[in-house]
Formats: sequence, C-alpha cells, structure tokens
Amino acid sequence: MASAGTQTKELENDNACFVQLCNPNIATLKEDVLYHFGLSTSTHDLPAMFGDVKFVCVGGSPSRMKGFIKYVAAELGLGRPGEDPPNICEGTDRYAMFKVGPVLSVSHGMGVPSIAIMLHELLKLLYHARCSSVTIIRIGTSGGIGLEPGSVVITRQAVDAYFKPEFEQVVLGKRVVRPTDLDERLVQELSECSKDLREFRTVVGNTMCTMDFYEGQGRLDGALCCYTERDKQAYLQAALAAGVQNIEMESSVFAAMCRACGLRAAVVCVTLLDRLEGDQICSPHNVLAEFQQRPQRLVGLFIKKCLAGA
Ligand code: R2B
Ligand code: URA
Repeated sequence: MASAGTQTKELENDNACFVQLCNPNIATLKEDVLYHFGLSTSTHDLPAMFGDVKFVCVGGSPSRMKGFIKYVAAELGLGRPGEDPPNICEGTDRYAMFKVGPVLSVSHGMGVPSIAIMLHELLKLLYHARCSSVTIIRIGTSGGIGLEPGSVVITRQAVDAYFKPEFEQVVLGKRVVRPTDLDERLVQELSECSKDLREFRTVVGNTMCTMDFYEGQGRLDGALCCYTERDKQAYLQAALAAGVQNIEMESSVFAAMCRACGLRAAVVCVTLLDRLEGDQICSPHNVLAEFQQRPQRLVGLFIKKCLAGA
C-alpha cells in the first residue's frame, strides 16, 4: 500500500497551481529525455514551446486528436483555416501531439499501460515547461450501461472492476493504491456547458475502467469467455447499481496521476453501444464518426467559454 506520506503529498498537490511531480529524482537530472515523445530538455526549449498551455486534451487515436486540434483551431479562430497542424512528436510514432494557442492535444493509445507511459512524459513536459493552472480532459469512447448509444458521459468517479474509486499498481512487488477522484467543479462546469448542446444527451455518472476490452468488460464475443449471458447481465446490473454509466480502459490511471500532480482533470466519453443490449459495435462508420465528435464538441465549447471569460 502507498505510505501515508505519499498520499498526503499527493493531496497537498491538489491545490497547487503549478504542475508538480511526485518524484524528487527529476530535479537532479542534467537532461530529461521524454523518449516516447521524441523530446528532451537539452534539445528542446520546453518553456518556449509549451509554457502557455492551459488546456490539454488526450484521447486514444492520433487521427482523432489531430481532428480535435483542427476543430479547436477553427472554433477559436487560431491558425490558418484548413491548415494541417504539425505533429510535435514527429520523431516517434508512439504518440501524436498537436498545439494551437493554449490548447495541447495528445494521443495515448489503448489501455492503462499505454496512457500511463504517455502521462508520465506529459506531466514532466508540463513541469519542465513551467505550466500553471492547467486543465486536462480525456475525450474518448466507451460502452454505455442502459444509455442510448451516442450519449455522452462526464465522469463523476473513475472506478475499477470492483467499482472502487481506486487505481492499484504493483510497485517494487508491493500494491500501491491511489485515489481516482476527479475535480467536482470541473464536472459541474462541463455539465453546464452540455446544456447548450441539445442534439445529444449528456449525463454525469461513474466510469468503470477495465484492463481489457473483452472478458474484462464482460463481453461474450472474445476469443475466451468463462461465463454466461446471465452472469454478464448480473455484473452489468451490479455496476449500474454502483452508479456506473459507462466502461472504458484509461480513466482510473488518468484520474490518479493527474490528481497526484495537481491538475484539474475530467473524463468525457461518448457511448458507442448499450452493453445491456449486446457486445459488438455494429453501427455504420458515419454514425460512429459523428458519435466520436460529441465529446470534442462539448470540450471545444468549454474551452471557448473559458477563454472568453478569461
Ligand atoms: C475506449 O475505446 C478503446 C477500446 O476500443 C479504449 O481505448 C477505450 O478506453
Ligand atoms: N470502448 C470500450 O472500452 N468499451 C466499449 O464497449 C466501447 C468502446
């Protein structure tokens, strides 16, 4: 288990304006190589490149995150219309990163290990760049429970597969458990914004983060399956009773790491299907493409409103 000291430090960081790391070793490094971004503190002027960042949006796919930055650029009237923003991580094909004005858009791949590696380097990048008052939002896809497909869920709490608001990791052979609370005010602000987007339903609820898309989410259509439809339904009903509205694969480590480093964080995911009705995602491509734009539209509107009020 994490020591009380570690937990207290992480809580203290909650109120800090600057991005803080929970690692004293970083201050002693001569150079910090952000290997999976193809960036380094000695070859790149990180404060000049990123010091003005106030909003970071992360999502699974590189093309979706490129689409998001183009959308935000058009909404905010930044950059040249139609222009393709350059990928800042062009030296590597692990992750893609784009920036317009104070908005940074980064892809994280699928699952906890992939997003965790990206977040270690992103949090260090924001720290080295001396960024302050940063809001970070994951925009993604998910499976809904009892919601019409295409509904958007703003996460109140990211919970694990036992419905606990915790992220557990094995560190040096020991269990380290970190809380996954998200910023309550940010949830309210996003929820307020959603009232201006009446074309789709937005709800606030808990999000279950799993380590797998198939058995981990109770699907019956993977290569392996050791339970029945009835078992699956009982599990999803138990999740629903615990306030879970959707299931995805990154929210818990995202919430835990951002919280520990003092970032205001939120998770906004569209539901691609209702898991009470089935497991396969069979909607036509154009329908899924439109669904995936919904979190982008909500978060784009939120950023626009924040900057207008700034
Ligand atoms: C949502 O969708 C992906 C799996 O299809 C995964 O990254 C997630 O969280
Ligand atoms: N992403 C998930 O993780 N699960 C789903 O059911 C759909 C998208």
